Amino acid sequence: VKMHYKCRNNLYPDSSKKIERFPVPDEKVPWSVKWESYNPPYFTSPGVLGKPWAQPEIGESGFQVNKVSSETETNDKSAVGYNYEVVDGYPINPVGRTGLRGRGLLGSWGPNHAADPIVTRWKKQENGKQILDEKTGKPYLQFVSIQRRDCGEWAIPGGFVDPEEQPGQTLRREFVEEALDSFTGQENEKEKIVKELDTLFSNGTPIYSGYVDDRRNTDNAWITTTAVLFHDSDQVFDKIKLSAGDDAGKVMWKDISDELVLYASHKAFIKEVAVTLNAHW
Ligand code: RP5
Ligand code: MG
Ligand code: MG
Repeated sequence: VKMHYKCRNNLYPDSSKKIERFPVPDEKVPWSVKWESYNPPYFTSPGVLGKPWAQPEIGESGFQVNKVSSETETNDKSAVGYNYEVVDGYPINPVGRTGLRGRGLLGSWGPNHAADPIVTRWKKQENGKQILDEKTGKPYLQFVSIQRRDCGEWAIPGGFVDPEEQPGQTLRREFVEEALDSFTGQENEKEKIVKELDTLFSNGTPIYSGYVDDRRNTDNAWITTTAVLFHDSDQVFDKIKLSAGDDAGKVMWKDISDELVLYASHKAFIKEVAVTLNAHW
């Protein structure tokens, strides 16, 4: 992700206050382009200030530059999003201007680390045969998609890396919370499912690591993610029922193709998955 669009939405997504971004045209996104009159408003959501999971405002006592454990584990530190400049104490968005200063809805200054588990399976007919696309001749792949409660958009069931957590743990935890409703209603089968998930999540293929074009990003805070593919080749999901939980309103297996409309940069990750597994796109 080298350019951002979704974080230049005019109205910042916080229901507590009506915050408008300073309009930034494409050509003025790069900081290298001089723009004397650029004067974005400053906003950090009241829902973030003073929260135990969030950093204090810059200059307040106790402030420390973000160094969560995931930062040390990222295999591709050179990826966009992890390296950034700090000006007058404020981290600067490495992709460019967003029309808003402060942290908005984000808890950390600079990168806010997330993880996105992409769970896939081949689309099958009732007789178990794969379904091929007529034009491309390639098999249809499906992935577990959730509908976000905050904006109604369909997305990968991802979430932020907790302090003390490694992204590998976040991938599985978020999947269970959002797509399996933390095992609610699966009590009898729970142990079996846990074992099957252990196997599935022990063998991932890295898809993307770096900056996400998320609507919550600001000039001083942004989301980075580690997206990993877990392909269900053992068909364990023939037996596991999906169930939406936490910040997911709905969950379903979605067919993968260029027609998908997804949250943030998720479509780009899914395209990479289709290429990796040589599936229809
Ligand atoms: C996206 O926001 C990331 O790719 C990840 O899917 C998600 C994390 O935020 P929450 O789902 O916790 O709101 O940018
Ligand atoms: Mg979550
Ligand atoms: Mg989430």
